[in-house]
Amino acid sequence: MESKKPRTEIPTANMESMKVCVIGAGPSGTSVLRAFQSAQKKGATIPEITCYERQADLGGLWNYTHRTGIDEIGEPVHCSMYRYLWSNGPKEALEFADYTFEEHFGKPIPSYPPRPVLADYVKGRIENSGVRHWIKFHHPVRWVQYDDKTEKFTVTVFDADANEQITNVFDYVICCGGHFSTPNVPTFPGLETYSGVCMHAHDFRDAAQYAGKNVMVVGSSYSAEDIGSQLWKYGAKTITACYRSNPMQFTWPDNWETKPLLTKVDGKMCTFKDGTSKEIDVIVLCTGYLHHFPYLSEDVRLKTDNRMWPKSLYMGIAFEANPKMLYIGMQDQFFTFNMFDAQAWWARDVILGRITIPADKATLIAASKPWVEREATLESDESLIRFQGDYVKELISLTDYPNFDIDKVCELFLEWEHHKHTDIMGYRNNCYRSVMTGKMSPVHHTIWKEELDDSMATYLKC
Ligand code: FAD
Ligand code: NA7
Repeated sequence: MESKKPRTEIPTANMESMKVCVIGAGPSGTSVLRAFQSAQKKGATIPEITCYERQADLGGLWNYTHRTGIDEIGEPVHCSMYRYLWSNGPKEALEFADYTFEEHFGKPIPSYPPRPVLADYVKGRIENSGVRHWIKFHHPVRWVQYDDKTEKFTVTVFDADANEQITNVFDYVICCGGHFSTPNVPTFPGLETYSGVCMHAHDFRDAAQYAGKNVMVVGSSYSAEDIGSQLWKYGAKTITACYRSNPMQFTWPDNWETKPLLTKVDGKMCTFKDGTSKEIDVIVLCTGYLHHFPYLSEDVRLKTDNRMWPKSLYMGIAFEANPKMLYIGMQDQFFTFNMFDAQAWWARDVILGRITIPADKATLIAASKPWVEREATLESDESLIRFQGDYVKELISLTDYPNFDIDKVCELFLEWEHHKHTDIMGYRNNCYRSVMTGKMSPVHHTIWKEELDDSMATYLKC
């Protein structure tokens, strides 16, 4: 075990009157709830925690809905996931160190679970922790304002079921609202009169609807790769992937074609930067997402693009201009669930007074400098993975989050990358060893391209 920081906790009396607002009950928000519950279980006095979640259930993006556009309470639909989505990385790389897959499912399970299985895992930890009652569902946060005089936040929330706007005051706000939900939607000349179907990845739901069609994905990152692969699996006639900067470096099936960026649309005819054209029935804009927090006042609102070291966050978490405003999960992500845990434990310890944030802004900014400089040098996937691994390692060394072999997780990611480059439509058939339990995962009963049923019942029949 690495050495942990000495503790000087905030006196119990002060802690009891302290209030913490958590925005969002996705994987990041639930990591925060678990972090506080874990401290409480070990005897610490914790503040009053209120988690506002605009959806009807916890799980964040992992909650699937058929809806697009506006949800049942008039809020923007949060879900960017689609039917048949399977984990795009090995579950062994995201496993919680304090709640293993084996503990949740009662047996080892294969390495690339479909969405419902991962949703169940995230939800299960919270149900078993007994802190679901800290979450107020159907409560979209409408406005967060910090008052310099009182040094507190006023949070305005809409209680959709009661049809009432409410306001509460908090000492800390932890934003866990996610950043893969507000689509970045470019346009292209002629798209207004396109006679096919055009949507952003955020609104893509069911690949089977496009069987027999000529489909195009715009973009060359995870969404383009995975939505294109889904479309291929569920019978699209052809897939065309067009890119802005670099093409995806995989060996694609025969009916998959790569083009430079779309320049013009005329009817269904799409023309690309190299002058070639192709008739396309369906365009999916896999062009990423915006960090979009319209409910946060300017002085506490994070403004960043999707990157490994988001701008203006001390330790990637505390807002430099006001460190009582904390953010979890704002990074571009290789590490996910266990990184959110590492961040949540750190944020919790700041609030419990176990970790002290330097008082002056210059020191906070200086602390990020080595990370910012290193980020600028990152080119290979390996360097990105190791960067994030080192970040998680540093966080974990500062709290009592259970230590785990992060270098091994980095090796796992490298193996995953290798498997993708060997066989992009077959990488999900591989198995990996859990860093937490030491056990090898079993082989799934059906290979990914032939498994059309993504239900939990079918997946767990191993
Ligand atoms: P989210 O999951 O987005 O949760 C944020 C929560 O905040 C939501 O519940 C939302 O309703 C709530 N919220 C937002 N605004 C408000 C508000 N104003 N008031 C109240 N509540 C609010 N990661 C992996 O590890 N493996 C994968 O295979 C994988 N696949 C992905 C596929 C897609 C298509 C996408 C988009 C992402 C994928 N990810 C994957 C990454 C994903 O970001 C994380 O797994 C994880 O969901 C992030 O958790 P989060 O809690 O930070 O954000
Ligand atoms: P990413 O990883 O942010 O990638 C966005 C992609 O969209 C990337 O290839 C961009 O090209 C491309 N892009 C962005 N704007 C444009 C415009 N205007 N024109 C053309 N192409 C553009 O988002 P993803 O949705 O793929 O992945 C997000 C998460 O979802 C991820 O964590 C996964 O787990 C699932 P660039 O390379 O910058 O030129």
